[in-house]
Amino acid sequence: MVKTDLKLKAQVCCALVLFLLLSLLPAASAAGKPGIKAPAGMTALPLKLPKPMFVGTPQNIKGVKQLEKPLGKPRPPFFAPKGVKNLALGKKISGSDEEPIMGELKMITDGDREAADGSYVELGPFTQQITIDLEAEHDIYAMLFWHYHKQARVYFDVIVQVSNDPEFKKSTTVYNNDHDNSAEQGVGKDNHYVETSEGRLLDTKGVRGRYVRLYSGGNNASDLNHYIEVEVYGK
Ligand SMILES: [Ca+2]
Ligand SMILES: [Ca+2]
Repeated sequence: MVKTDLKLKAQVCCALVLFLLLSLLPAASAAGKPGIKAPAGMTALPLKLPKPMFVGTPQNIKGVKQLEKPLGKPRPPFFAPKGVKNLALGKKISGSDEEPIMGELKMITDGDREAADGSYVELGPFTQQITIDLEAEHDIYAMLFWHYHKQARVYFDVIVQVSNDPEFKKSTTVYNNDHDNSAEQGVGKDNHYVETSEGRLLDTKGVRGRYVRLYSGGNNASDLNHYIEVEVYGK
């Protein structure tokens, strides 16, 4: 009698565990995989990622405060209103260093996202900015950019602003990890992060503007600044 009871209990237990697992599975896979349903009127950004140049968690970054932990898995899809596209592609760029050490500013919007030599622009040391002219005011839902991803690096004073004024006298800051205001754009609270082939994706929540400005102030390996590509998704 006792034996049968135990067996029955074990069976019920197994069924319960199985039921729980099955009910959890769809939620778990939906969170991180493409193919999950977009909300009405929205679509996943059709991001094209470059070849990764390193894998795993980088160990060579030390002493960087407020450094974001890598996700450890591919980034989930980003949903934006249908019709959104990369408005920055082929657009004109100006900046604080118009004669880069390596490459040309126009390479930042040429659609090449690869990490190899010849695909990145090297700007001078310390605080530098680049400004992209989208040629008209747009609703901007996301930005994706790569400073460098040939090796794991952290860039400092990453500040991203959107404005309708080419002088940026009035602007909206959508990212700022300059915690000590050394770039003099205000103290930021956003995280430091490690550059990877996935790039940095910002949710810009439909901010309106014509010009996009990105600051940086060197990186953990040198005082120099780099860009591979900047994409601005809007309509
Ligand atoms: Ca490029
Ligand atoms: Ca700083």
